[in-house]
Amino acid sequence: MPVFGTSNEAVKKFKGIHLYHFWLSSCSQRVRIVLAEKGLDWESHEIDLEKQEHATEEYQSIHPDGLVPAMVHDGVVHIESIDIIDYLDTTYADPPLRPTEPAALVEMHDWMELADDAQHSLKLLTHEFLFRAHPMPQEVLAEFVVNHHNDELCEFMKVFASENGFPKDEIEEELQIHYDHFVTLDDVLAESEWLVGDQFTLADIAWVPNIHRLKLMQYPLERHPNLARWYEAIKQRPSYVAGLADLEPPPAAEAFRAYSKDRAGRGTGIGNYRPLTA
Ligand SMILES: N[C@@H](CCC(=O)N[C@@H](CS)C(=O)NCC(=O)O)C(=O)O
Repeated sequence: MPVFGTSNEAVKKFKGIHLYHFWLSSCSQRVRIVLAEKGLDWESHEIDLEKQEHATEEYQSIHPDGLVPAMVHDGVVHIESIDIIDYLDTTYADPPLRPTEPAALVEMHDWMELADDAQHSLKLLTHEFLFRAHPMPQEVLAEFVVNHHNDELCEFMKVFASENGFPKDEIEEELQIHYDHFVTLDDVLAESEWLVGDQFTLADIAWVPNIHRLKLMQYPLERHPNLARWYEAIKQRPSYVAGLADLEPPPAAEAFRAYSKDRAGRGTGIGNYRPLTA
């Protein structure tokens, strides 16, 4: 659903690009990186997920699922990060972030779809390996489920806030999914500089926030040397710095690192998991 017919009269009057986003949101990071690649001006509307700002009626009148990001362009609301970055690249063609050759274009869209499919898995791993240090208090959860209309998100939060958290087999399943994706990415990057040949495209931008997120969890990326080389190259791009790294508060990154290292020390870190197919 790339375009949402909002009932919010205020946003319908917006001119230019307005982005509702959160610094840590991988889906927001994708959009910000594309905006930076294109050198576009945009107005920031931060939706602090930690403060449950996505559960307000106001925000849910802008994004029907109460998720970030939502982009408003000249009064029209766009949702779904993959669709937003595709829209930005077709609307602002310079510099192009897509190949011209039809088969390569299909490949790029396949990669983007796969990154989108990995979202649920990334979310669960993030909550388990980064947020579990501070589980959601029951009174915050109770208010959240009353205010937020996204049933799937509310169910997810209930499990996260429960005493036992996510079942071990589910965590392992999601880790395996990520491991398998990383192996696929690594194989392709053994043969080419970027995911679609020698051009940096939306495919690379769709995936880089996921890799960054697992690095925050202290995932041993050296298991996938080509993917590690690709990630280091993207980190040098000004768009990565402006769209992702610069917005990451150093104390939060440090707290994530400390928690992940502590878990690793207790043998329950992300790197302690042994993938079945390794
Ligand atoms: N497929 C959607 C997924 C949007 C989504 O799940 N956003 C996350 C952040 S990346 C969110 O808003 N989560 C709310 C929460 O975790 O409470 C997209 O790509 O835009």
